Amino acid sequence: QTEHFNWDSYLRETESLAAPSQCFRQSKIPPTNEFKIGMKLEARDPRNVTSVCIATVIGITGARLRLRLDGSDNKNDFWRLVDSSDIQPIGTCEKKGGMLQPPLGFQMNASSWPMFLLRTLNGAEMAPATFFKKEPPKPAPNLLKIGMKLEAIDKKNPYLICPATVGDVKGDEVFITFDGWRGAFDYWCKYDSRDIFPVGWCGLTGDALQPPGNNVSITKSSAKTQSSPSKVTRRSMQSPQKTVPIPAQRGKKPGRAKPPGQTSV
Ligand code: MLY
Repeated sequence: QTEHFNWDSYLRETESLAAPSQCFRQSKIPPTNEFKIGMKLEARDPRNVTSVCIATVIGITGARLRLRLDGSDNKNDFWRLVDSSDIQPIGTCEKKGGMLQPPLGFQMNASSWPMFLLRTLNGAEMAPATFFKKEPPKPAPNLLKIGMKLEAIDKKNPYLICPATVGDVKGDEVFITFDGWRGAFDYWCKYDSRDIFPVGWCGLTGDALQPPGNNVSITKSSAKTQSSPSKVTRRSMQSPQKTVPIPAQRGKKPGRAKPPGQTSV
């Protein structure tokens, strides 16, 4: 929750800089989220990206929608921004000459898809076209630099947006590290990924920004981005190769050493 975490003081404490908003493929003013729970739309199947499927909005969080594909189970929900190119109004696929597909893992016999489609759309509340916002353009070059702070989706827990640091940059790819967490959640992505946001994004959208974790790890020698190899460093400043992965845990936080000045939540 934002009450527990303040970017201004955090940037001061960590003597770090926020990545400027021009670095991101996000609109400077986040798009308004007008969707309502229960509305239906067309969405690209995240597990089978050539398929366009019917999805239902089952949650609203900031500028994002929690979506579930009709005919799928409740274990494969995904989140999309209201200005994502992965979503569109019902009817768009057909207008373009395409066919709506059953989701990967369609729970019924494939032959029952046409009837399922008719039934799921019958009497459904369809999200109006005006609710879908235009995807912002890609920023021209990759302007992200090692050490810059940002907000990033935890891909292993995609409902979470967390304080993060650019750990490395290679061409158009950036390595996202999660502040106060060991390497297990880190990932490489393109600089124009829709999963990364400028500092302050959650504050603007009303999405809940996670507090940083409170793990520290000992930086091992030969860490290439580390100048003083023996000192205890916040995980976020470490080189990716030198982190000790921890298994993802559910329901409880892993045991951890607390750095001075860090409050646990
Ligand atoms: N309960 C999970 C959540 C981890 C989230 C880590 N993110 C925020 C980087 C766990 O403790 O593993």
